[in-house]
Amino acid sequence: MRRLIAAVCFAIAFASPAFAEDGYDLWLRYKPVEASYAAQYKPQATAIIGDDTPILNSTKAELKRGLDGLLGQDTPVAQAVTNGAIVLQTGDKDIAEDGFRIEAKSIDGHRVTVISANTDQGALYGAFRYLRQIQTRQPITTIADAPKIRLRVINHWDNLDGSVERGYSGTSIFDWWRLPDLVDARLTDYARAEASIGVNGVVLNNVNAKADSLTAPYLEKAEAIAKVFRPYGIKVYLSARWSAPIELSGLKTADPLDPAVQAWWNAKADEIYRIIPDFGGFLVKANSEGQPGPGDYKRNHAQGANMLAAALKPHGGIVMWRAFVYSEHDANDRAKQAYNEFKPVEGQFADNVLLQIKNGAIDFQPREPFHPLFGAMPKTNEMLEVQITKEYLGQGTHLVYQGPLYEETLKADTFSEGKGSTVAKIIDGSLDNHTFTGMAGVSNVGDDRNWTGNDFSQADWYAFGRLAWNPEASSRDIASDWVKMTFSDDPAFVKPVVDMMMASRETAANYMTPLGLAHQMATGHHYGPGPWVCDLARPEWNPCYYAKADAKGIGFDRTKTGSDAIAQYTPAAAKQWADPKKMDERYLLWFHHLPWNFKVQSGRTLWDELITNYDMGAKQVAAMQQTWAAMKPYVDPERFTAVSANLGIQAREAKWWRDASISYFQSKSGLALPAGIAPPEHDLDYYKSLDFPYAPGH
Ligand code: GCW
Repeated sequence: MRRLIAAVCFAIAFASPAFAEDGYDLWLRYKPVEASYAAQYKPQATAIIGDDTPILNSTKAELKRGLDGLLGQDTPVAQAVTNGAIVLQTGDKDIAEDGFRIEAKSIDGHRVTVISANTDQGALYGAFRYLRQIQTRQPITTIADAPKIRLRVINHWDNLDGSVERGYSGTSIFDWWRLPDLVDARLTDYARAEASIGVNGVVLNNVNAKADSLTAPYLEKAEAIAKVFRPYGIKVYLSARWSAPIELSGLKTADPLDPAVQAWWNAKADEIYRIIPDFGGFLVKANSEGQPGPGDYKRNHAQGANMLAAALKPHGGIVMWRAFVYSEHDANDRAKQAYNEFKPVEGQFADNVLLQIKNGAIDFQPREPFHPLFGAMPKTNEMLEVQITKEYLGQGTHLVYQGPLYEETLKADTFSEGKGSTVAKIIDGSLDNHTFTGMAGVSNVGDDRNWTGNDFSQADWYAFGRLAWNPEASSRDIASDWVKMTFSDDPAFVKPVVDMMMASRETAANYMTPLGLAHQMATGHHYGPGPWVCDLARPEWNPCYYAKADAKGIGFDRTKTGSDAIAQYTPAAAKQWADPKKMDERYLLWFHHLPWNFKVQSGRTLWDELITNYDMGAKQVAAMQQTWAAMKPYVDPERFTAVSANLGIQAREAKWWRDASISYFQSKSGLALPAGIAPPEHDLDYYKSLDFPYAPGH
């Protein structure tokens, strides 16, 4: 009998809760706070009061959901003000667009907390901020905040067939086939998540766009999504295919100076706004990677962008024109193309156009110097594009927190108006007096239960939103908030996990592309190493083009003895990378081709340093596994196991990267490995023979 009782007790104690932690709730879990905290917050959260508008209704619902969960109470949504109520007040003209102010006030003799804002949307953001204070166990004091960037936009590279380009977390959350009839409830949770981090725009379809998105049936589908997003202050945008007038209506040309083409886009804009009255505008990838564009008619990017901008303008719409132009007909250093095409049209873009520029000049590599267009076009509205999905950073499995990567770009000094001309100050408009500002992130969301595949990839999404709201924010603080809200606020968990996250991007750069190497990934899917690939038709399709390793040395000379891409930066910015002996060596081989026996700052030869970095990267992942293993007591078993499994994959792949890269570069240098470095497990032919026809996201 005693045994039976013991067994029953055991079963009860270890039974899993009705709803396991599956990551679906993201950072909005609203799990009960400790009793001592609840006692502090409860007197300030006795009721929720606010007007009856679509956005304020979602605001009240979110506050209720949050407070009910966090404080273990049934919070009334009330009409009359009582002590301890939270009151939403809008129409305060002194508060900036989308901003808010949380403060203690007295209304009719009642002590209340007022969340004031000018717009309903500001109140919504204030409510999420109020909840964050509780989620992170901070006091509810006076807090005033407003976004520094106006358009905070997520780009989905989602295709109409449900696949997601560079997506590693399942298929698209947009079920285009069954829309508009079937609107997945999940889209509401998606909108809540985006609003909670301040995102106010979502581009629904891939920049490698199909014209079909612009047809009436697909516009109806987009409107069904817009209906869900609207109460969360989110506008929908579409990627527009340049040649749509030809493909949809049989026009002979898509020349932006042709009146028939202009009339087509004007009529299309009218149609779109009839269906989606608050449509945001277009995102355009033109004349890049085979996409059509104004260049097909010998027109420049400004002529192209301005035609679309003119069509949208009467409706208040905008154009985000991408600077990622990668033409297979340009023999120049690929890193120079965008600057060469855009700098000459500075000052020619319409005022409702933003130029959307990737963080670096090539393509979302583990590390790139900031894009030379930042600061080079002060008369143009420049916005930043980062990748949240991790095409080149371990895709769906590696734990690589990108907050520090985004922060590094934002804090980079372009010196365009002298010292302190950071990318953050360019994109928030403060440097060159722009009010029309933006930041875009390429989504990592799919229909996986936890949205992002890897639980830790949720942090990249979260960090994107927080940095688009405030580009001066610290990625460490953001990680810390995220960890507390997503897992646990126990300091014994928060500190080691945040430290691990903060180091993770450097770790990935070490095992994939140390010392400023870039684009060493396998062809097409970009999964795993492929430094040996050298036989593709265009030189810059090949990893060997970027590393330029031979018997004598390694690196891409972008100084004046080479492509001189460095001259696209201001002299003050360029200076920091000019001398390979003194520069930040994390950019060394991006700018310089150097002999293997070049002495680096550690005193080692370049060869030894390179190999040491690869080796260190792989070891660092093993250390991450140990850190995580010690976190078991603080994490639910589901997510603990999933993260452990992903770290296992990452450790194996980091070693693969290390071994394959060492093997390849050794085949070029012919040098012996430094003392204490274990030789690769297999020979080079083995690594070359690996083939992954089903790697995701391609
Ligand atoms: O990173 C590269 C990707 C392409 C992508 C392109 C772009 C959407 O490999 O998949 O296409 O950039 O940014 O347009």
